Amino acid sequence: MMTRRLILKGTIGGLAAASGGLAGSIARAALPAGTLESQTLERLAGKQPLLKRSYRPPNYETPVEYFDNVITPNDRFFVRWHLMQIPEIDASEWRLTVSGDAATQELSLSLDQLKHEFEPAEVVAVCQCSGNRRGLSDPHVPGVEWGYGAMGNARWRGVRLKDVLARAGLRKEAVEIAFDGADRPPLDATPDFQKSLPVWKALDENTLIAYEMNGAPLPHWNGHPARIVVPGWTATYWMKKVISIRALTQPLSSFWMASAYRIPKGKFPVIDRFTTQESETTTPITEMVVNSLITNLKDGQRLPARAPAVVKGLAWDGGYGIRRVDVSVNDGRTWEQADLGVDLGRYSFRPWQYVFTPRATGPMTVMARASNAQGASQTYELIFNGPGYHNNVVQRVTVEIA
Ligand SMILES: Nc1nc2c(c(=O)[nH]1)N[C@H]1C(S)=C(S)[C@@H](COP(=O)(O)O)O[C@H]1N2
Ligand SMILES: [Mo]
Repeated sequence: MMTRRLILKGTIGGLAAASGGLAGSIARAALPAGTLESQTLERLAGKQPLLKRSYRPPNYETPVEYFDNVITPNDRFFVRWHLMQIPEIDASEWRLTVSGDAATQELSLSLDQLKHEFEPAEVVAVCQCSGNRRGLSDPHVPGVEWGYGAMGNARWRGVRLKDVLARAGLRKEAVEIAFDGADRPPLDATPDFQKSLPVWKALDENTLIAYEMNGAPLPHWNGHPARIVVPGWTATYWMKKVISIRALTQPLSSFWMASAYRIPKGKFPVIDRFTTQESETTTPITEMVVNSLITNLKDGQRLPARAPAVVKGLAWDGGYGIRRVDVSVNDGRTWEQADLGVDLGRYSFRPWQYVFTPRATGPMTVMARASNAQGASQTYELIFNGPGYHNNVVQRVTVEIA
């Protein structure tokens, strides 16, 4: 349970003394005027200071400064919850129930059983909220006003969901696999957070029930003791503190499937479809769109003229693999290919960098644009949608050459 005792509060100014450079650089990294109301840094128990978007339920994003590493450390990983009651779970008491009308038998698994009775599996994968960058939407849309940091990349270790479903016995009539976590709404005001996946995605060998993140047990805020990991797909399906998995012969009818996390059909260049949940006009969000982030430059930052400068960042997509990243240092007039860094697999962040020597002094607008193995790329104009999903507008950072 989250109590005030678990939180150390501080504004950017207040924290400057405590954490020096970071707080100062966040103040400079302010997002475009009016997009976000607060830039408050707050420390949840076990976490470094993160940008608070809301306290009840806890929604905290990762400052851009922390993305200097291709793996996002657990104590810097963003936190997103829909419901306010988030129990601290004792791993030895946790049980995962596997049931449903499309399962031939019901299972109740302990964490020890999960760890010792199934083959372990690992994947490095980006966990990104569907609404990452919603706060940059113009016109504004309601929802958590995220900046750039509602995402992270981790090495997830656990067991394959398909192995656990096989143990329960999946009937051929199964159409969806449904998930529920231990978190609950306070009264009954908000519907319980329940999600489902199409059977084919649940059976993908990369879809895991993970109990480790970057070699450590999952932090409480990120789903201790176990969560679903759905590489390539937005984080809404990555059920945290999962306690129930059901194999269903009918599509799950839940508020969070029917009324949230849906996008207009045909508006985004996505390939994966979730047909059992489609309506005439909308479809559930599925895989992430191609995207990139410049991680080492901020608006207004000064760079010396006639000295080599570097633009660094990350690129990712829905699991097809980043093929190239192009960088422009003249507001999009010409583009040069960046060097791609370490490849931790097609679901991971891909680091990149571009080195150049600025000649003329004055403002310089830097942009980065990633493309994937499908030839898909980022957009220049926002594909506007009411919930503010899939924002992969090419970023523009204006530095000052002096
Ligand atoms: N049990 C539970 N799991 C959940 C959610 C939730 O509210 N409850 N939110 C989902 C959404 S929308 C996101 S973006 C991710 C956030 O994962 P993180 O908090 O580990 O960053 O968790 C997902 N899993
Ligand atoms: Mo999300």
